[in-house]
Amino acid sequence: MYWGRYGDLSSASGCETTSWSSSTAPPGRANTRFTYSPATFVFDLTASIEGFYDPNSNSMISDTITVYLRSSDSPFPKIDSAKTYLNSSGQASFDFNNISNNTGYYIQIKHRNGLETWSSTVQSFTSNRLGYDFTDNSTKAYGDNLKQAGTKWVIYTGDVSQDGIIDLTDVIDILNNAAEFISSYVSTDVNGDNFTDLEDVLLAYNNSTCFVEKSSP
Ligand SMILES: [Ca+2]
Ligand SMILES: [Ca+2]
Repeated sequence: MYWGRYGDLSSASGCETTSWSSSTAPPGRANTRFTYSPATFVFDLTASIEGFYDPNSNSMISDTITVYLRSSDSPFPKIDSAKTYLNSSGQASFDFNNISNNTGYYIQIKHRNGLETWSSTVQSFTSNRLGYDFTDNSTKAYGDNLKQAGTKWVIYTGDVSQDGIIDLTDVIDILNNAAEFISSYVSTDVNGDNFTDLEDVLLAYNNSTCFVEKSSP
């Protein structure tokens, strides 16, 4: 959907004052000049990442997260994506430009070592705005695929390889970096303290023993 304004090319002053909102130029206006700018849609996300979240302080280490909006129809192609920081309260606002109001989209979340997580149902923007909270109930995620942490629900961590399953491959990747005392922003840092060590190994190991894997439509 585009918002714009059109006018006659013969007019030195430019545009008429008529505004329009359409995916195409208004009928009969093929020979006119128009400008447009994509409308911005704002998505307000609430989510927490297991290893990064501390239930005692009810806060998390801020980190980047990517949201994909996906079609409601199989095979659920990606329609738009945005990446930003999730703050210490687990909140972030994402801007999208290539979507429409009143259209259902699955919300898919990706994080450097978080398990890929989808909304349980499709969600629609109204008046260019949508909010969704993954922390207040396990049913918010497709397949109830969230882990309880205190009174909240968090996204599983430890999928270092980002293949949708937390298993020994991930644990070994973390072990290898831990053996080399890697201290930087890497996917094997499962608790966000910039060190890869045994704490990270344990987080992934515990999930691997429970055969944690992604759940999606
Ligand atoms: Ca994996
Ligand atoms: Ca760490």
